Amino acid sequence: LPLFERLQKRIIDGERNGLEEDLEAGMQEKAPLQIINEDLLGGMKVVGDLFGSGQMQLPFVLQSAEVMKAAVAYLEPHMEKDDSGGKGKLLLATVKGDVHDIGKNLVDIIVSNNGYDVVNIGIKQPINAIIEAAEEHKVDAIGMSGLLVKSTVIMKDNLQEMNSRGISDKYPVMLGGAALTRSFVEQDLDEVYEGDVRYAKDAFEGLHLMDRLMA
Ligand code: B1M
Repeated sequence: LPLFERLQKRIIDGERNGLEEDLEAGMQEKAPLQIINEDLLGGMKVVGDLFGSGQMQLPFVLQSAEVMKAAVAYLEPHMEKDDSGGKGKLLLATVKGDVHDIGKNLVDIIVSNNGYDVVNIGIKQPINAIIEAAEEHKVDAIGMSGLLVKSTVIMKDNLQEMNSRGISDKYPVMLGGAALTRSFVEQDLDEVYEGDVRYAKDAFEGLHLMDRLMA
């Protein structure tokens, strides 16, 4: 197989052997972020489709996710960056009950490589932990990720909790993850949240939202 097809197939097959060599060769032709966007994410999409249609079992999905994470970790130090920080601070968490973190961690990489400080508190984070960390680190915005349909309900509850604690004016919220839609966030959830709530389709839109917020 040609190099970039092989890289994509590595994600689909969860095949790590030789991954670094292929990534190294790939970087001779493309920027690391381009490899992630054009090749690796396509592989994860196939995995999602195979899993969703019952053609792939969970342990194999996990292997694919691990190869994806290893690939991103390998590429990350090679990315162009302005990691000076100081443009603003974003808290990132995957919401309660949800373990998916590849997308959230991509947001972390893109946003922190573009001059922001990111406090990434990980997966399965209840709203209490999110608010505590936001207060402790004095962040400018809160980002929540979730890929399960039930996470969209949790996000709504979280926004309501922030309203009732009287902190919605203080924290603009950015939501992302495959189960969300723009209209759900920017119409339905916008009616719920007393502060500003926005949808980010991908990590770059997350960065643009931060740029707009901090302008
Ligand atoms: Co899960 N899983 N999974 N899974 N998994 C999905 C989400 C699913 C759609 C698969 C499917 O059925 N086709 C399905 C959800 C169905 C639903 O809710 N309706 C599903 C399921 C069912 C499950 C389990 C329940 C399976 C089970 O146990 N029976 C279980 C859930 C466990 C739990 O959370 N409690 C489970 C577990 C897992 C693994 C552990 C095996 C693994 C996760 C590993 C990990 O993340 N560390 C996994 C994976 C890999 C997937 C799929 C295949 C791929 C997800 C992914 O990483 N995509 C996924 C299929 C799919 O999404 N279509 C699936 C790549 C990633 C870069 O995309 O996260 O969407 P994504 O991020 C994007 C944007 O959404 C956005 O930016 C990124 C791109 O730049 N974005 C943000 C994301 N977060 C953002 C936050 C922002 C801004 C942008 O600001 C804050």
